[in-house]
Amino acid sequence: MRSLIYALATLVPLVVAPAAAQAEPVGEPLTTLRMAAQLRNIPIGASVDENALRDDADYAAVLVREFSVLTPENSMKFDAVHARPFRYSFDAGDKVLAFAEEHRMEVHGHVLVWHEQLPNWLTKAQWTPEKLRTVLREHIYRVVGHYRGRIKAWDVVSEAIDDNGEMRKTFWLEGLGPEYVALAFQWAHEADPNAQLIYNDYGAEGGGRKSDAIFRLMQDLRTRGVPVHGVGLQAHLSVDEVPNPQEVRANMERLQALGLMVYITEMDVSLKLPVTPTKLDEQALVYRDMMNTCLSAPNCKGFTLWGFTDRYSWIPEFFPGRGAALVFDEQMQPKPSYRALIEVLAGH
Ligand code: 9MR
Repeated sequence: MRSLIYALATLVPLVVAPAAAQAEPVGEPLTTLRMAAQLRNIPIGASVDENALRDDADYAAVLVREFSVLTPENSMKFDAVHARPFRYSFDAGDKVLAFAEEHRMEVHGHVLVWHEQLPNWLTKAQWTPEKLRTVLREHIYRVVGHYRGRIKAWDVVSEAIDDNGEMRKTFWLEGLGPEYVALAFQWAHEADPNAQLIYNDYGAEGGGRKSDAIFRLMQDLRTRGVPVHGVGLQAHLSVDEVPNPQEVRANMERLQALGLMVYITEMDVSLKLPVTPTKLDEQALVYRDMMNTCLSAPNCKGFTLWGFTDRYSWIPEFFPGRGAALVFDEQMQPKPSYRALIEVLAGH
């Protein structure tokens, strides 16, 4: 760690060390992702596993040091806050928000309308379209209302488009028809007129059928005056399949032409285990390119990782044999991808 810190200190003289520290170096970082990102005016975020936040002191310390935005990984999802009809529980989400506020961080709300992590009372019942509309409207009003004024940006709808560019066949589409997307944005806006409202999806960072379909959906919503303000590019990437940075940049530009912000909302870059130095260097390039692209796009307003340490990540469970997708390793040591992000932020 120390050698990294001093390498960074020579490379990135962002913070002037006091004379005493120069005379006798100590182990405090002279720059961090959070400091470097602040100088570039780009919020830098990580998703938060609320159990790790409670139980792992290293985890909390690195979060505070390195990030300025937190996305609750699971604690604001439908099944977490609304596990029973008409009963809401905001305890877990409130804890993340309190932690963030204590450390002068923002919270990115995640997620109001998604097809996963829905409770059985909702998905196993028979609903008329009218009744289901009432349920979803009340859910959005209650959740956004609870955090009104304290959460400035919400993922309102996630993953409504499938990999072929069609509307994804979900519980929401079946119950409400395609209009559920516009309705969700309208209700979220009514619940907090100042919140930035985001459509969030994966596999649509660059060009292609899915990204084109999302663009058309956004175009339609904007033309109709539906209050959508940004697109979240999740950026769940793999070292073996990387989007072309020029295409990502072009996608950001066409969304800007619709008056939309873009956010990198869930970035990780998985690799096939075992880890090797070469794979870590390849991974660092993917992070570097994405940060560079975001910094070069005037409408790219945030850069969030899905986790930050390989100690806690969804990848090994969902893709056995893959992992090591984040910028700190399991020992909480920075990886080449961490250094790459700092270098890009410092203009190197
Ligand atoms: O990281 C989340 C994991 O802990 C959950 O088990 C999983 C449930 O499907 O959701 C993961 O987060 C997802 C996010 O909410 C939406 N985009 C894809 C993310 C990775 O699956």
